Amino acid sequence: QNNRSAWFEDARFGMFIHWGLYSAAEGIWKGENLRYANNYAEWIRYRNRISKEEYGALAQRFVWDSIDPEQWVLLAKQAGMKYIIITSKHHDGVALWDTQVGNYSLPKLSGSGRDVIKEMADACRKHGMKLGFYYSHWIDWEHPYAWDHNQELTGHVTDEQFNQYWQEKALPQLRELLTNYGDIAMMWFDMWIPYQHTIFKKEQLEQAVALIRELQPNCLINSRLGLPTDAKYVDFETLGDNQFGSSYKQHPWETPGTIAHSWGYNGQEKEWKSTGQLFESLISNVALNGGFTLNIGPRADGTVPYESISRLHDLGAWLQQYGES
Ligand code: JFZ
Repeated sequence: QNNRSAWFEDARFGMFIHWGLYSAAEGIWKGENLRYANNYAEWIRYRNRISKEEYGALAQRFVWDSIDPEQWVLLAKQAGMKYIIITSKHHDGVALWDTQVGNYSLPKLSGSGRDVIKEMADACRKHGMKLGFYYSHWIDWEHPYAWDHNQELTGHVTDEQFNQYWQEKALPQLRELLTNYGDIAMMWFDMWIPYQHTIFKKEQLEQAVALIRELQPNCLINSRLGLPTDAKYVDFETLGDNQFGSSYKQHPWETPGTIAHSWGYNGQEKEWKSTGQLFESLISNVALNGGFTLNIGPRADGTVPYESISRLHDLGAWLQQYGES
């Protein structure tokens, strides 16, 4: 461990926010859902083989008058959470911020000119909340040379092509995120197998680490970057989704979990976890020296489903009474 991660080891409880164009699809496409095995609402573009253009048009469904990231920050605060991780770019490849790398961003596609990442950064600073960015570095269904899981959308991608995606999109976007939004508490990458089994070369992932260490020396990096869990590269371990610790670990770790089944908003969500289940996840992780990052999926109008709000309020009330601060 190093000093960098001391706050994280105390934090224990944070908020994950999955929000993007998929939120506007609400888990259903032209009356059809669950076409393929993966039924996460945020995978809808892949699942329903939606074209880049048609998917981009979902940006028109955002209701900007009611979108207010400060409300998400206040909700996290009330729940006793100490950090927020938001999907700056999920697998769909859409940047939530006003990126200069390409045109596939929420501000440009919606014509709103609103940079929600900037608004989040401001609101977090105002309320003393740590801010981290989820960035899908491996899967990106927008760039023709990125990884699309089964290579069904893009076809075969060579090492050279993948490197082109890495150099012209991923690294420049990471640079923007680490330059334009003040202090970033962590970068949360999402690849669930070690890099040796992927298209990545070790050097490419090391370039990301070097960039982060150069631009934001205090920024934490999670283990889903894909490099070995070595203090040189990785500041905390991310376990499998909704998996809980089974043994005490000395190094910092967390489990990402959803309140529901999908991470992104699904209008037909049926699997809400009970407040009791969520408590158990939090407490069992903390008891094993870990943390819990609990996800909400706001709608395209910025509102958070009542099921999530009520559970977060219950957790917050309990922590207020029995927690350590
Ligand atoms: C990934 C994403 O595909 C998903 O949309 C969401 O963002 C989630 C937080 O992360 O899904 C995963 C990643 C890792 C595992 C399972 C689903 N895993 O390690 O078991």
